[in-house]
Amino acid sequence: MAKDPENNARSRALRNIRTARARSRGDVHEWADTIIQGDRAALAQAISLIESRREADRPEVEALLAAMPSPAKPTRRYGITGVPGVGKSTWIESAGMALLDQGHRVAVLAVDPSSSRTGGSMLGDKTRMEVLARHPKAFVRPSPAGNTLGGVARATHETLLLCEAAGFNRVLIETVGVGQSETEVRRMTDAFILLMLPGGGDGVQGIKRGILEWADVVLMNKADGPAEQIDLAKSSLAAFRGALALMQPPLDGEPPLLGLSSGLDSDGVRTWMEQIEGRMERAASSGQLNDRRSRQEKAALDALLDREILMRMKSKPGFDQAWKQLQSESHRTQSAAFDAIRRMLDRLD
Ligand SMILES: Nc1nc2c(ncn2[C@@H]2O[C@H](COP(=O)(O)OP(=O)(O)O)[C@@H](O)[C@H]2O)c(=O)[nH]1
Ligand SMILES: [Mg+2]
Repeated sequence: MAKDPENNARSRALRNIRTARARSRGDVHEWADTIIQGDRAALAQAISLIESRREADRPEVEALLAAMPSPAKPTRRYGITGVPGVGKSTWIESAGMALLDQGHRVAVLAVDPSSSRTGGSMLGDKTRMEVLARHPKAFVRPSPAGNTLGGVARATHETLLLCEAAGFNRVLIETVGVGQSETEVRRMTDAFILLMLPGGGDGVQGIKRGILEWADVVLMNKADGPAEQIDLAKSSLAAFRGALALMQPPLDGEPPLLGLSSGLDSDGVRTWMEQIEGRMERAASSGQLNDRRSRQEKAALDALLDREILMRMKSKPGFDQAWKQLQSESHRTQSAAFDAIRRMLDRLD
């Protein structure tokens, strides 16, 4: 039977009502159930709650996450990084389609700290991933607005777990290649893919940052179009390879996969994805993947602990008042400011 849009809208509406009822009854198990059955609206609602800044939303989030089952199939978590414009979203769309063709379910999350300022740069990305975003077995989620409780890392990690529990056994996380967010995404993924611009000069930067310790795959992207562009990509890659050869190989696992790529060439990206998946298979049998997952869990625990300590301190009776008082005073020197904060926290204890 052909798809009946009205019927679809109707069943969507019914599921929405079911989720809303489940929530109002505080029945997180039923809510979890609708998510597992593939209700995207329920999943999106849960992610919004994860991203909430309200402390009052926490108990519901924690109960929902606790009600979700462990993933039925083995999962893989991939981080994709590189400067804005290098082609991450385009590459992810091709990689996502390749994974879907292999029978996986694919979730794409984005961590872009700039998007809270620009009002959501992922809007552009979403239209670029439009094939993936429309696919029934894929789920594309824009960046959390900055400033979520306990930071973007906590929200992204919980969203990752939720997507896996909802049956997405491949999760791709796009992150801009700068600073804190990149480090945080690295700590929650099994393999990290760096896209570079030919002639961009970021090869040297990458080497400075100890690339071998964290990049599993390094691709000179946009190796397509006119012959000069392809030649430039080849020479950039050769320079990069030469520089890498002078460095110590990584202590655990294989040295990074290195090569040319184009997000516009879906067969090329498919081949890269096959190689990456093959590498993950080997990491799974050697126990290396297990080690990585344990490290991911420790990092996540760390972030949760920080959040909990922060919240406990800030929710102590008298905190708000003491804080306002402290802000209204003048602290002439930095050391006076340190002292004032310490005294305030001591008084609250
Ligand atoms: N020639 C070429 N252009 C690309 C490629 N990948 C992306 N682009 C273009 O580069 C621009 C930025 O791509 P996007 O995927 O949004 O980059 P992101 O900011 O890293 O996510 C867009 O105009 C794309 O169409 C590629 O492999 N080759
Ligand atoms: Mg992008």
